[in-house]
Amino acid sequence: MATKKPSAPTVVPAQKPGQDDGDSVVLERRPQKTAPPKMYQVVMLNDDYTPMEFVIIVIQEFFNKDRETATQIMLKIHLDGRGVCGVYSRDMAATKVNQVMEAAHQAGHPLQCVSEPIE
Ligand code: TYC
Repeated sequence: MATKKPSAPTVVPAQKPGQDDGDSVVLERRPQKTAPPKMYQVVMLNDDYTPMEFVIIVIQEFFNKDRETATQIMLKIHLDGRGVCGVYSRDMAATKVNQVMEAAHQAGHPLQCVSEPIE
């Protein structure tokens, strides 16, 4: 009975022969580390019509500020045209913007609020 000679194991060359068969060092690119989640600031914009008291209450209610802090933020917006009410994850910032816009709309005020990524 003829015995079949065991065939040599198939070897897949790591590189084309002759291309890099010296002492060269191969550096592998490691996958990037996961970036920290981007944070978003909720910015309120000034207008000529929304009452100051309404803005103070909105900042207290939706951004968990005490009256003193809410008043300072409102005055900064009034004087500078815009001001940061808080910093959140993207989803939470979007929720805050929606809450403020909905409350302003319900009350008939043109108050505007946006979220923007920081850094
Ligand atoms: N400028 C408004 C006024 O004089 C007050 C105001 C403050 C409006 C902040 C909007 O985001 C705002 N009544």
